Amino acid sequence: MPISHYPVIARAHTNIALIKYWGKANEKLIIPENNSLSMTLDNFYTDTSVQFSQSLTHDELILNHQLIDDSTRITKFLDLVRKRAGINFYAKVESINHVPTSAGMASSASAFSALAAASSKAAGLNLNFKDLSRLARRGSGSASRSIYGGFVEWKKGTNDSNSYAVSIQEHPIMDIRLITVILNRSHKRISSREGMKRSVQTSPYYDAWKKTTASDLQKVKNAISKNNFNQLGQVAESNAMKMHALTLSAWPDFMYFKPDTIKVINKVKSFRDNGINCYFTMDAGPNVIIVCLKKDSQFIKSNLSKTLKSDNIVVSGPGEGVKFLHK
Ligand code: 2P0
Repeated sequence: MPISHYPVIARAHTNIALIKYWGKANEKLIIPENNSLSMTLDNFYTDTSVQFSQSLTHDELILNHQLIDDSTRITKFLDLVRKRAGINFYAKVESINHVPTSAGMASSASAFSALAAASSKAAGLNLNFKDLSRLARRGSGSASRSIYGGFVEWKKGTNDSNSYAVSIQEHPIMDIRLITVILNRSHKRISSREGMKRSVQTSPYYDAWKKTTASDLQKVKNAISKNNFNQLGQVAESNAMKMHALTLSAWPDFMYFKPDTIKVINKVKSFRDNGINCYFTMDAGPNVIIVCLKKDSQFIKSNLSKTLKSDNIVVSGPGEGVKFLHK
């Protein structure tokens, strides 16, 4: 295919890992230490438009309608696409993050997934899902999973060719909902990239993490195929806490929990004590993601709304994989 003479637009949704990716075996190629498993969310997504053009003198990035001065990470990513397509034109990239509130949610998964799809097509490449996942991975590991909808597994592999995500169940049978409880929107924290590196290098528990995660993954896949919500929730909660134990046991130690994080965790446990089946997971930040069934999601949201702004409590169902949009 020749390069596109009009902007190519792609939409990708973000995902939340139930079995976490936390550590790289190869930092340059972003090959993870363990397989991970996520659910793509319907409520959070990124739309990205890309056009390569002979008339540009550098890559231009416009994010949420604002011109970004430092687009080094995007340029590095586009270099991979240019190399593969055999072109040397720069690109104009326009990206909009659709999140219900202004900030606070990690968007690199949806961002690099949308960028992989839009830029490869704009450069004249016609990549299949496997190759799109491999390409998205080079931007951000978790982006490899956002190529697909529903439940997705990222197979760690050993090299650039065999590390990519696959669909586990595109349209989940389980009536699962993930409730994102947004507690803090500040960006002053240790990035996932730095945090996982420090955990691999210094946590004495890192080997135990790899072992236990392999068995957690099997249990979650089993729970998905048997539509066993409680098993899925229990293993996801335990896996998230084991990931956070790596941050506490690293040196210098660090912690993504804030006081409000603990309050929400305790709230989830008290819901459970009162017979509501719900669990929690957390990423590299203070927000809590509650794992529950659709039938309980409105009760949980309205109960939390007594003490938190309801704008900051977002119920998501399974979302779809990456797709192209036409103006
Ligand atoms: C995950 N996280 O599986 C884990 C759990 C955060 C906590 O993937 O360095 O932005 O770009 O590959 O993908 C966030 O890390 O890291 C992440 P890079 P990424 O969702």
